[in-house]
Amino acid sequence: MAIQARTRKIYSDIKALRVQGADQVAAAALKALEIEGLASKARNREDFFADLRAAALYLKTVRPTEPELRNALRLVFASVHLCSGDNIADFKEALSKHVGLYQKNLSNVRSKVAEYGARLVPDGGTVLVHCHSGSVMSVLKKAFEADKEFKVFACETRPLYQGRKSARELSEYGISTTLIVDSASRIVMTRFMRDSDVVLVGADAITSEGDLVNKVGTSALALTAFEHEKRFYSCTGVHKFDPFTVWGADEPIEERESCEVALPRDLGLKKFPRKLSVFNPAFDLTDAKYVNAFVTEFGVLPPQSIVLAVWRELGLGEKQLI
Ligand code: RUB
Repeated sequence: MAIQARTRKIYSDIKALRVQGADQVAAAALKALEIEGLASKARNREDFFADLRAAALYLKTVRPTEPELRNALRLVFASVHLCSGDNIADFKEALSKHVGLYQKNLSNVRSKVAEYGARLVPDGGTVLVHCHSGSVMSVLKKAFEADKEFKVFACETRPLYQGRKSARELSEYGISTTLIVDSASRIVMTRFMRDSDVVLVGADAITSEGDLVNKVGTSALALTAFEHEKRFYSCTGVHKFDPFTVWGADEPIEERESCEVALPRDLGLKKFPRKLSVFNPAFDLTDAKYVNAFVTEFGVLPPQSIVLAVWRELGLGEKQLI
């Protein structure tokens, strides 16, 4: 089945980070899965699920380091597949229903994470954030609504400056925010942060060992926080957990185009010399020992207990994965 123009647009918006943040990426991809399913011309069960599967496999490639994207596609596909019979209209109705349910659940998870995370925001203190995580934004907004007074330092987050989006969103909300270059985070911790202050980041992936994968620069921030004895939290629903890591798979780290870092003209050149290359990883891995806890919908959990929380919730087995 040919991919619909609206789906291609969603795909390119995600690829270009016009849609960013793991939750938004998953939600947009599910919308695209729905578009594809509803547009299917299949006349029997087998062809309908072949179309839906092809769409899911296409969409999961858009950002390699997003288990939530893969989990969401897998969950909705599996839920629709449970429908018995051969009535295509029923499958389409179930598809829209399960996409809607996923979105609703996402928003419930967000508000739980916001509620628990807001309690960790130090009244009268300082919070350091990195990149743009919708989960972290909702934690800080919730703390602000609870009349906590605090200041935020936002790392600009090179190369694509998602930290500017955070700085703008928070300051427009009324939260006192200072934008810094990424390399200023250490001096900020030394000079402006007290023992009770915290670093809050989001999550793109959580591995079975409790390691955190998030925007590149997160691991350096975690080490600096460790050095300065600041608590370091990742705010996230457990749907960022990558089940494949249980069976030994590495979480892939997306590498993006060199032009995001620099164009030849930024270096006063027409083209890069043969001996000059650019490395542009979108994410990095923070060892569990530097993460105080994950702030999840089930509460503030130490990294080692995430896998148990997920297993209890989803009851996953290897055979169920696509
Ligand atoms: C965004 C990023 C965010 C997580 C979590 O990276 O690293 O911290 O995705 O976001 P990018 P959320 O800009 O490359 O997508 O809490 O919104 O799911």
